[in-house]
Amino acid sequence: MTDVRPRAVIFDLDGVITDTAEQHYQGWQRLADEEGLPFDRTANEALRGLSRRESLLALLGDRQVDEPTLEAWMERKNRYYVDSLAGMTPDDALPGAVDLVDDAKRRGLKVAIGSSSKNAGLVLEKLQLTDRFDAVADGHSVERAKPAPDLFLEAARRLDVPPGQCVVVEDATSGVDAALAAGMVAVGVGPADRVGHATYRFDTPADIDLGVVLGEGPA
Ligand code: B16
Ligand code: MG
Repeated sequence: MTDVRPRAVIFDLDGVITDTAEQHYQGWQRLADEEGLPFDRTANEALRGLSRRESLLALLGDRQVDEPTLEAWMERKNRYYVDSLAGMTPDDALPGAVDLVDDAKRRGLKVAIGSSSKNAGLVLEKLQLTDRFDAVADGHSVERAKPAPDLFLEAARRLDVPPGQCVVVEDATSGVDAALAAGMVAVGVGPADRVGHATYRFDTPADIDLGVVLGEGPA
């Protein structure tokens, strides 16, 4: 718990509100297979939360490609990803995720999305959750992606809440790093080897107890 009561919760999108982490993985795997690049689920874990460009650079490792090729490959992976969202419905929210957002609101907290994705608006529309949030900061909002603190600082600015009074819910190592760098309370979702450095850690969104994070009882 912080000294000052938090006034806002900033939710990561992919891996917290919905499991598009799997669709991102499928898109990268298809591109990697087509281009003969070594890649698998384990390598994909390191890409969680990274921007599209940083993800491709990490996937490439030592392999050098020119800028037009980079752009073309990012565009192709994005096409695969966006196509895979076609059948997405509100049922694709992760169990407990929407209840968690509503619990935060019941407790009088503002709520925002802080996602590295340039497709966050589209995903929120598909989930019919756009209107539930007071602000959205996404891959279009800042230059420096997670693990830089910029995205979460921008979400806090849009909410008009000081960073020190924001809680971030994140599934990625880079996202927890970004939240801590922003001076925020970090709630990690997932295994300890991925988000164990967060202020609090829960296995899934459904396990998150905001009462524990805020040092309060049920709303
Ligand atoms: P896009 P998050 C991140 O979203 C994903 O975790 C990451 O896998 C993806 O590369 C990144 O968005 C960029 O997404 O290609 O759609 O712009 O977890 O920050 O909500
Ligand atoms: Mg995520």
